Amino acid sequence: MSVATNRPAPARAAGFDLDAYLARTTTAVNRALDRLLPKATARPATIHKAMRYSLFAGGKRMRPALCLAAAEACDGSWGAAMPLACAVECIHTYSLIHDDLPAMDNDDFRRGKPTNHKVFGEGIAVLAGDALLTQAFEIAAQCRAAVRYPHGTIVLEIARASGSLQLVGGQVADLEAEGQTVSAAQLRYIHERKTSALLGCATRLGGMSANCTAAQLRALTDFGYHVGLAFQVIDDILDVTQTSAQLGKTAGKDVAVQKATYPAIVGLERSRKIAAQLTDKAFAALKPFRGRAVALEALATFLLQRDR
Ligand code: GRG
Repeated sequence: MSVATNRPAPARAAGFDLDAYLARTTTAVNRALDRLLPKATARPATIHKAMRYSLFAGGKRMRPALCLAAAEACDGSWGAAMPLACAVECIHTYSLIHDDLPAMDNDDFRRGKPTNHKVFGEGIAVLAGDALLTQAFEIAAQCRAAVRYPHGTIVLEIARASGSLQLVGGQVADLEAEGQTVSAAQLRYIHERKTSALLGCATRLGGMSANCTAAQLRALTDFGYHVGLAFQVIDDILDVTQTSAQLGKTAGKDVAVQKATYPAIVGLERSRKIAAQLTDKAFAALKPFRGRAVALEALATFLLQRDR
């Protein structure tokens, strides 16, 4: 049973060995990232060490796993999806490095280690984030494009999810909401952009790498959107219920800086219900796959029940 909810896994996902699946996706993603990034010794070595420090600091690799699982659901291959899975992880890691900076959340601890700016200094941390964002586009631009989704479509997808209307916009709204009274609708606006946009992008890119149909892409969009929202609600819950050691980052930070969160607005119990309802909607979105999206189902269950 999970820390955040008391819900059992759905029947199909329950028979799926997610631990083994995540071990395989994580190993494959780490190998690909190592291959796709400049070596730590490439000049100037400091920036490449800093990029690799945060990228290989022990993240859960959930976005790449969602991308690979979405490709599988559309009968695609890990090989075709892998560059896009890596591109999304580079963007995610950049956002964490920048989010931890003193000018943003000012955190000392991330993925169980000192934050990038604590190790390399603020200037290099800003540049490591910039370089990872740029690296994502370099990787995506070299992927094997599918017939329905040329490189322009892939690059547009990543740019839109990361830009001022989504990821960056969500961060701006989040910063501006600190210490303010925020409605549930405003909070959803923030979560949609700050978190759901990139998870949705990961699932959509997985589908695109498999040359998915328009109907499959709609289903993956719907799934990613709801899983992404549930992910952030659970993240809000864990910030209150877990310790820093369990999370690998500073716990209790949201309350300390009066951040708008679901537990702050509707309380823990209601937040758990909302996360479960969002996950149910994510499961419902997978209906068109008629049982062939088992890995996505298992991942949605895991994300709802995770404890870090
Ligand atoms: C552009 C500066 C800038 C920031 C972008 C996304 C973002 C805005 C900031 C990151 C901070 C944050 C809390 C985002 C919400 C998404 C989230 C819950 C991230 C943590 O994801 P996990 O749990 O992390 O998957 P790991 O370390 O496991 O990869």
